[in-house]
Amino acid sequence: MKTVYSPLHALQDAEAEFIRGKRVPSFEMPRRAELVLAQVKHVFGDETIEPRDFGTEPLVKVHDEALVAFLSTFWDRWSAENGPVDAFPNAWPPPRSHRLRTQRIGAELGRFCIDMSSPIMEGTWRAVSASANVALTAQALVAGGERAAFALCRPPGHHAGRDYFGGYCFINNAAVAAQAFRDQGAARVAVLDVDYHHGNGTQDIFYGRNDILTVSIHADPILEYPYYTGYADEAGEGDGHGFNLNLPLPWGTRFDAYGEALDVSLSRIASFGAEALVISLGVDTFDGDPISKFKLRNADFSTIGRAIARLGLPTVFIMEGGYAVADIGINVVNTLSGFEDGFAK
Ligand code: SP5
Ligand code: ZN
Repeated sequence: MKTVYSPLHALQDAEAEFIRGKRVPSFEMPRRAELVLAQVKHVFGDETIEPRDFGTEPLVKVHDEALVAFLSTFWDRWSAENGPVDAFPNAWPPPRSHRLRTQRIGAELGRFCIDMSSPIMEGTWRAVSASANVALTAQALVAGGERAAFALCRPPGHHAGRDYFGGYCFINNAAVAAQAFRDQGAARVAVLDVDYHHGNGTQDIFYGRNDILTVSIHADPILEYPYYTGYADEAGEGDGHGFNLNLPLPWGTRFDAYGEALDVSLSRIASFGAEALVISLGVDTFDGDPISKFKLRNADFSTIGRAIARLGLPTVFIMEGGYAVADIGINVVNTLSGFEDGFAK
């Protein structure tokens, strides 16, 4: 499988995030992408593809222009005022606030950023826009006739909503790729999110639409980030009712139960009549993941890839989470290889 990769991801290199009141080293680090790349090269060969630059037009089709403008201009304003220090919000607009715009850059930050795991630094926008370009370049390969492609995106994207960012995510790469398939003429596109965490951003972006089906298998948000969304009764609204499917699973889930949820997801995608598929590929469902509590094994990821291939759809894999760095490459490439095995049959 062809892989699209940009070294610019390393410009997002957060020193810290905040978990349960503690400042801890960020789990989302450049090494993640480097180890995935090493395993990709080991299994698929040395050649990777550099992204083309698609500009901001495809981004503002799924995000508010205000978010894109904020992310692309924030650092200059922030660093002029505060110096070169990673930016975390320290205030958020309370519900029912009347005025979201103020004169202070820190207040603007709280308006767009939902948590304290996603600092903005000098290189953030360059890394984030490269990540979106990686997704769009992989989508273009598939639109051009490849049966599948792997977008080795970093930073990840599935927690970024229409007008907000967080959860290590800034621009929703999977949503950008799905929208690109629509704009190029696919009538129906499905996004299947297998990251351990609910794909709240992707759900948010497509919640009112029936042309892009969103399905997410994830840890029950009653116990896990992103906490406020991801419940089974969130089915979409208006025209989109029936076109969002959430499959929350309990802590400790092993492949027996996970595989059943995967079968439900794939049946729904098949009955929807998707013409193209985007996979939000998080491998933080792995047994050894340091922030997660599912129990998938290395070989289970091959099974997931083979199962996805049964749909027989043009497929773009978009890298999302996965923090067990020693195994991240194996789990990602097992999924991709499993897909290729399945597709060959
Ligand atoms: C893309 C992605 O996977 N984002 C995940 C963001 C999760 N951020 C919140 C992490 C909360 C971790 N709580 C468990 C503590 C483990 N000691
Ligand atoms: Zn995750």
